[in-house]
Amino acid sequence: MVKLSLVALLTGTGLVAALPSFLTPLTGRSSDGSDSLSVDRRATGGKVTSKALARFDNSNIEDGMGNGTDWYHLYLGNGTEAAGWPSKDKWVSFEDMFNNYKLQMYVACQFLNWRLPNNDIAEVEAIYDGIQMAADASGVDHRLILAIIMQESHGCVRVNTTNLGVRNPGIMQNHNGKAYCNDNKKLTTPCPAATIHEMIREGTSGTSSGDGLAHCINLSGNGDVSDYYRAARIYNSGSISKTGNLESNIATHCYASDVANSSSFCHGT
Ligand SMILES: *[C@@H]1O[C@H](CO)[C@@H](O)[C@H](O)[C@H]1NC(C)=O
Ligand SMILES: *[C@@H]1O[C@H](CO)[C@@H](O)[C@H](O)[C@H]1NC(C)=O
Ligand SMILES: *[C@@H]1O[C@H](CO)[C@@H](O)[C@H](O)[C@H]1NC(C)=O
Ligand SMILES: *[C@@H]1O[C@H](CO)[C@@H](O)[C@H](O)[C@H]1NC(C)=O
Ligand SMILES: CC(=O)N[C@H]1CO[C@H](CO)[C@@H](O)[C@@H]1O
Repeated sequence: MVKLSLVALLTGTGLVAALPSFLTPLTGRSSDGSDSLSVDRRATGGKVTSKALARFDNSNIEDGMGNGTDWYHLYLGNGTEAAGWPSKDKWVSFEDMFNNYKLQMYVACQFLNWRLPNNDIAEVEAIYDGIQMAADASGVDHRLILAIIMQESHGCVRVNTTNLGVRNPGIMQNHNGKAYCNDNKKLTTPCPAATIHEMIREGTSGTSSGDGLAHCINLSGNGDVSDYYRAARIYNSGSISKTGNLESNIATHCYASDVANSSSFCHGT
């Protein structure tokens, strides 16, 4: 497991660009019930079934087009390359993506919720390790997991367990999972590494009451890169709009496109 050095932590990039995004509310998870794809909600240990998409070895962290960019592009449409979404070889590398997000992770809690203690170094290391373990176990590319973490909690391990009909604990705000370090102001500080790993495992491989990212990729079922973008949308809202357009019919329409352009959050279009 990689240790993040203090120097590396302090030289992470993206803070200035990142700060305004804290002013935007977290997406949370919602259900827009009129939509078409319904989600089977009973599985743990989920794995990506498409051979074209499954990636059970995520040890290469220099796996993308370099450093990414803070330039923001809102992708529209159904998530396919035909609709202009990036092919996987255009994704940023995990190493650069993690480094670029690191400073946000260190200040996420204070911005998320006034006075919540920020992540410490061990907690950020546990996020890194948890992503790598969950990725290898599920076949979900580590970059998608990281993007979802940043979307759901900005990486704050003490994000509240929310409940808008479904209980969503932990940094992936997963479906009624067991691991959390904040249950309506009952804080666990520091948040144990094993708990952080479990939060990520539950969000990626599912819980006994809800799907993880692996199931969402399977459910999308196109067998191409659009499954990642569609999975992000399914994970957040439980469905895809009948139009197939990932931006339609949801308050947080930027969600799926953020994963494709992973150095930035939605800046509110
Ligand atoms: C893939 O996801 C589908 C849809 O949720 C699920 O039925 C199936 O069990 C999953 N397969 C594996 C191997 O996890
Ligand atoms: C990545 O880009 C940022 C600016 O966005 C820059 O500060 C940083 O040095 C770059 N890192 C690498 C490894 O090129
Ligand atoms: C997705 O959208 C593109 C461009 O609009 C279209 O050519 C393609 O057929 C659509 N694919 C699916 C699977 O709907
Ligand atoms: C935490 O979430 C619960 C359930 O949604 C909510 O009732 C409570 O107000 C939240 N607490 C804080 C401090 O945000
Ligand atoms: C990090 C990342 O993927 N950035 C991309 C965002 O979208 C623009 C336009 O397609 C690309 O140029 C960036 O590389």
